[in-house]
Amino acid sequence: MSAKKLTTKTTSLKGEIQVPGDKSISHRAVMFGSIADGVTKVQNFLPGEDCLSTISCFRKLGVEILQDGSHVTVIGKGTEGLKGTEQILDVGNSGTTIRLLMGILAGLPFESRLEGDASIAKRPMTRVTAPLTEMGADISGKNGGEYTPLIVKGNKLKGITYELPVASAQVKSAVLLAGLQADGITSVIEPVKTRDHTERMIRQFGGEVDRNGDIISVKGGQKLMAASITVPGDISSAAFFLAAGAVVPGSDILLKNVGLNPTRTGIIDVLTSMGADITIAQYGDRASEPAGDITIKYSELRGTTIEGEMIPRLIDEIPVIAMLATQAEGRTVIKDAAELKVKETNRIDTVVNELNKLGAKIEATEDGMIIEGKVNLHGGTVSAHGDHRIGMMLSIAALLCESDVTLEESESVAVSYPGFFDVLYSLA
Ligand code: SPQ
Repeated sequence: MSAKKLTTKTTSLKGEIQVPGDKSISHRAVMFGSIADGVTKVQNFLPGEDCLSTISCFRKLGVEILQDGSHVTVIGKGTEGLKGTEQILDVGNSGTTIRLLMGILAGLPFESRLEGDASIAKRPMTRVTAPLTEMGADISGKNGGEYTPLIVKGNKLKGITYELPVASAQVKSAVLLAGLQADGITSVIEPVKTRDHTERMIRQFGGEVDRNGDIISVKGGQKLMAASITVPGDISSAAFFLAAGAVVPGSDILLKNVGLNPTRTGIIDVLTSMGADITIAQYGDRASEPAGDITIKYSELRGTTIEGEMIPRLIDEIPVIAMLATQAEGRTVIKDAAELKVKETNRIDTVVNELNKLGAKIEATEDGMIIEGKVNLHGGTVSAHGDHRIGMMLSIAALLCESDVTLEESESVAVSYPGFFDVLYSLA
C-alpha cells in the first residue's frame, strides 16, 4: 500500500484532456462479446483493474480475449462457448463484474466459484442471488448467500417479473442477462430509472429489449451477434476534473469525448444548479451511447439539494460532489443516497471522515450528508481506504489545501483510472 504526497495550493488548472473509457460500458462490452456469436471489437476499452478482472474471469471460462491497452477483441461462441472451470473466478474489487457475471452463469450447465477482495467480501449479494434463485439458479454463499465466496450452479431458467427493491443497474442487468437465457419473458420493474447501458448493448448486439414506463422486458432464447463497440470517455472519471476546474481559481479545462448518457449526467445538472461555468458540445448521434466535449471554468459556487430520482444519475459522483459543496457558499444537502453505504467503502462515512480531517464541515445522515460551505481546507494525512473514488476525490480536495496532504492507499485509483495523477498534474 503506497502513501503519496499530493499537490496542494494550486493556482489554476488549464488544458485539454481525454478521460479513459467508461467503466460500466467496458465491462458490458466484454461480457456481451463473450456471450455473442462472432468477433467483437472494442475500442477505447478502459484498461483499469476492474475491467481487467472481467476479462480474466471470461478467459477462465474459456473465451479467447485479446487485449492490447484500450483495444480488445473478443472471440465469442455464444453462451454455449462458456465452459466450467475449477479455477476461482476472481472479480477483484469489482461489484459490476460479480453481479453481472452471476446473471450469465445462472443459466449455464456448470458450477462456478466467485470471489473478490476484502471490499467485495462486505458487499451485499442477496439483491442479485434472490431474483436469480427465483428464476431457477442454485446459488449459495456465506451468510445464506449474502456474501462471497459464492457458488453458482447454473440451471434451466424461467422468466419472472421482478420489482427491484433498490434502484440498481447491476441487479437489473443481472436479471436481464439471465432473462436472455430463460424460458419466456423476464421483466424488471425499476423504482427509479438507473443507467441503461445493458439495454443499449442488448440492442447493439442484435437483441431485443422493450421498455414500457418503468418495466424493462427481454424474451429468452435470443441469439446475440458480435458488434463493434467504441466506448466513450467515463463521465464518472471526468467528474473529478469537472470538480477541479470548478473550484480551483483561474481554471479552464476542456474534456474531450465524455459519455453523456442521460442516465449518468446528474453531475452536470448539479454543477449547473451550483452556478458552475460549464459548456457542453454534444456530438451528433454517431453511436448508441451519446458523447461530447465539456468545458469547465472556475466560478463561485452555491449550495444545493440533491435527492430522489437524481441520485442514481450521479451515485458514483457523490464523493466528489461533497468536496465541491465544501467550496460552495451555503448548505448542501444530499438525501435518498443510503446505497452509498454498500459501495467499495461506506461512502457516507469515508467521505465525511476523510474530508473533515482536512477541515471540511460535513455531517453524516441516515441516507446522505449535510455539507456547510465555504471552508478553507488545511493539510493532513488522509486515506482512500482502498476506494478509487475516495482517493481521486481527496486528490482534488488537496489542490485547495493550504499545507501538505498525504494520501494513503493512493494506488486504489487504478481500479477505474490508471494514470490519474499524471493527467491531473499535467494540468497544474
Ligand atoms: O462495479 P462497482 O464496484 O460496483 O463500481 C461502482 C463505482 O463506483 O465504480 C460502485 F461502487 O459503480 C457501479 C454503480 O454504483 C457501477 C454500476 C454498473 O456498471 O452497473 C452501477 C452502479 O451500482 P448499482 O449498485 O447502483 O447498480
